[in-house]
Amino acid sequence: MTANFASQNSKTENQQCAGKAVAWADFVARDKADGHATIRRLFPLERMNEAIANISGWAEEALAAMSEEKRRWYLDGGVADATVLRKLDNPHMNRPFFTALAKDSGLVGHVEALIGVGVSVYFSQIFFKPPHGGGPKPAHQDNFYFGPSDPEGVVTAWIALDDADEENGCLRYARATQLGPVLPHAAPESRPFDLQIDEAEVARIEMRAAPVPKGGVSFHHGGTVHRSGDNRSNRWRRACAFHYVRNDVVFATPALPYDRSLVLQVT
Ligand SMILES: O=C(O)CCC(=O)C(=O)O
Repeated sequence: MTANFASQNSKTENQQCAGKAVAWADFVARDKADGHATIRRLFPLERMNEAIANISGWAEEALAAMSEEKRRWYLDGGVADATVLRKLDNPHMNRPFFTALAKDSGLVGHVEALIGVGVSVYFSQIFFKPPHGGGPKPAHQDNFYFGPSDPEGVVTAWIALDDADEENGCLRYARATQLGPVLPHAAPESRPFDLQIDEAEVARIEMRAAPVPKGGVSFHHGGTVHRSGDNRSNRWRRACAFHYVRNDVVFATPALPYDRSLVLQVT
């Protein structure tokens, strides 16, 4: 669902007053939701500018220290004339600014309204998607990666650090796929961590663009099929994704080895 800020906010506030979580199934029943919800304005632009300054410094440090092997995974191969990062992992553990952002009460209020009260960040990512060629992210379901003990207990909060639209590669979602199974994923031999749904399967699923203005947040269920396109613009499309998990849930069958020391209990 792409709710407008006012209606989404008042629903969330109502649910918080009632002390009850909004189930994703209720989103679907009530609002013809499709496993995602966008809050168009959550953070002030100044805070997003601070976030960008922070990750720019981090990117410089990380690039200077990065081994050749890691460069193969973290550099954006789509940008021909510059050495730029595609992503960095776990800002919630590595950068105090992002630890604070993950604990922001406005953000966490929405997360708890979706998956229940008492949550932790298990994993987080900065996506840089640089101008002129920042590469796509293939279609996947987060719950394939995470293998949670309760599929309803995981939500990703994807924070737009820049305006994200179709031209610079915003997320695209497949409606209501969180109600179906977690599909098989496989990784290309050259990119063993890039688990993805077979393109022939994806071609059968309609994927709709979900533009988010800078400072807005797109939430998606762990079972929602999503992808992002390449950046065909001369603008950045930076984003921070926090993967929140309800505290009674664990990654029972993760597809990749998971390090539990990364868990940040938020509430
Ligand atoms: O930002 C992107 O391009 C991909 C984000 C994503 O897959 C996620 O947050 O789960």
